[in-house]
Amino acid sequence: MTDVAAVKAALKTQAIETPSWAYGNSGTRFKVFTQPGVPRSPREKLDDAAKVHEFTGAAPTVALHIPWDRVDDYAALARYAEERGLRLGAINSNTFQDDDYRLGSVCHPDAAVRRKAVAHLLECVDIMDATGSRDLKLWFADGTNYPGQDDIRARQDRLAEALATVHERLGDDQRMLLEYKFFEPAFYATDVPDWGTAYAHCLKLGDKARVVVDTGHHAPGTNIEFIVATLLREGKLGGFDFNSRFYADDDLMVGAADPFQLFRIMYEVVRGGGFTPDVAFMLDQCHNIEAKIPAIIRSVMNVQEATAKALLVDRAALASAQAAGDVLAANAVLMDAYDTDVRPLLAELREEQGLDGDPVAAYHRSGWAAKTAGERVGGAQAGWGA
Ligand code: LRH
Ligand code: MN
Ligand code: MN
Repeated sequence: MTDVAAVKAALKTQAIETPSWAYGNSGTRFKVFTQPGVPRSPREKLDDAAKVHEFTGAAPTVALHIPWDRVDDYAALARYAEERGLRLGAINSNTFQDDDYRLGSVCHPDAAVRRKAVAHLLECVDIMDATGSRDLKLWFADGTNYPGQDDIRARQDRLAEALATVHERLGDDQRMLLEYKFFEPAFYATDVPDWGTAYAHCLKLGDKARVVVDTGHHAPGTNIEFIVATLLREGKLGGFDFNSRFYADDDLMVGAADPFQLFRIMYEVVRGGGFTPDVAFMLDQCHNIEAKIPAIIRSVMNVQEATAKALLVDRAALASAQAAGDVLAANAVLMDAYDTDVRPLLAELREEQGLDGDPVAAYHRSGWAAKTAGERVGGAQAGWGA
């Protein structure tokens, strides 16, 4: 038997970070579809994020991406967020959109380009100081397209050197989260292609370096929950970039393509003691054809639903079935939790918090979409696409 009150209490502590870029116009390399009412500035992105938090009560922080969210005064931006009941979350660096980075950034063969990339990463830490952000999220587009193009080992050495410089600069309460991705934009060899490479670097760097698991960054069929279990066991799981994929790095709404996978991941988080603020639950998504704010609300709800199911797993029953070697009983315990309709429990929980049980409906009733469509002309692009 699981204690439903304890499950609810745990769910009330869950915070899901939304990414500033999810609020802007986005698309593929074929077309960016613009939408009415899309934010024109980082402040307007925060206004939208405040709506997601207002209706879910579960999205109190917003990740920034530099330079997409470049402002003159980051402390002022942090105050603006606070006035709306938000805090600024992870700072995401960008070492992939300058011409200089054609052959890479921190792994580039030219030391001058590497210095430029490291200077950007250090600037991101300065921004964290101003915003009060804990995490620096690093994703490198570095890699090679052709065998022989560059020395794979030398590139690892350059990466290690850059990461060490950044790690050294971090304050006592700051962390760096290293993201891996198995391909794209490089197609022959990616410099941080998998959790093992990210883990090896983080292990050498020290305690402030952790691995971040972007759920869209794996080959089809990869057992992501195994990676999660392993990283948690080693104390090296920094957090998640949640999204879902049918093919590759699709950045679709988390829990849309494979809610069962999301449940399995969340179960390993709960099982491994990762349901703490040490593990950041972040979204890394873009909403190309669907309305953005309701899609982000939906995504937050999808994470909550998967978490609720993971918390509902009868772990005592599971452990005894496992100890008895009862394969079918053990599987049934897990499936019982997954098959539970947790929507009434979550609606009840929201009502206990003074929220509407149905955040998407409440958002639609709020009139925010019509208001912003009338007021905002010429919404900003998220940073992706043509
Ligand atoms: C590229 C990527 C990565 C980063 C984000 C900013 O793959 O999606 O996941 O976190 O851009
Ligand atoms: Mn990501
Ligand atoms: Mn990605």
